[in-house]
Amino acid sequence: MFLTVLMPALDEEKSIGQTIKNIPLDKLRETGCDIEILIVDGGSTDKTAEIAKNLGAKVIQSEKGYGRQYQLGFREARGDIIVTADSDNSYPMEEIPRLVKILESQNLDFISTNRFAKLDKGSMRPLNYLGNIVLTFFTDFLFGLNLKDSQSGMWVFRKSILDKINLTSNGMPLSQEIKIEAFKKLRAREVDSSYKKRVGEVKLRMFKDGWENLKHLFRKRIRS
Ligand SMILES: Nc1nc2c(ncn2[C@@H]2O[C@H](COP(=O)(O)OP(=O)(O)OP(=O)(O)O)[C@@H](O)[C@H]2O)c(=O)[nH]1
Ligand SMILES: [Mg+2]
Repeated sequence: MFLTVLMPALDEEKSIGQTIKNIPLDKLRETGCDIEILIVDGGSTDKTAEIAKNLGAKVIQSEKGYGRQYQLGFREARGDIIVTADSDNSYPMEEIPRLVKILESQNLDFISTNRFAKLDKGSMRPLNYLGNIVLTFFTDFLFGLNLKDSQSGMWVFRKSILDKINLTSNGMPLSQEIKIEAFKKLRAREVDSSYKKRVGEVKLRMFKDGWENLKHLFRKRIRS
């Protein structure tokens, strides 16, 4: 099995090193996995790319934009299975082996993680928390889903599904878009997981990104 750990990064020099070091490479290799760490850099002006390369990651440059960076990363990833996360040390890298095992043993196409199952104190600011609840409510309501966390950035999926789903978003809505597509069209499951306080500066523009995500949900519903 070939696994790509794929992360977008924008000026994450304070956190990207620890994030990469937390990937349990030895444990994954013991289970017969080959691993590639792929960072899609959206034009960082700090040492993000240098730090990632020194830790053995492959770094590719992209135009800025969470969705744009992911779409490039999906094309470049060589793994049969792709695991995603932020490069801010907030997602539990130690859970990758367990999540891959669930994907395989339950013969799933796509897993999204539910951070609310074990949210560390202070990991999500109150307004972000509220925004998440509202966006998840509308995601479920408009698309007939039962997600608990529509904005989680940690997914585990087979690369082959990318031919079967339609991704158009260049920005933050990509996170909800990939879930809506996967849960509507494929064998997908949400698995309880955890979330820690990020290291380094927040990149999310809460009101602007929240509003964009909400508009994206209604537009997608009208068009589909
Ligand atoms: N928001 C944002 N993040 C980007 C962009 N390009 C790359 N990223 C990376 O995408 C990830 C998500 O951004 P975050 O600021 O962590 O957003 P978030 O996880 O929703 O918010 P936090 O809970 O504050 O971490 C991080 O690893 C960023 O470095 C971009 O244009 N906007
Ligand atoms: Mg983050």
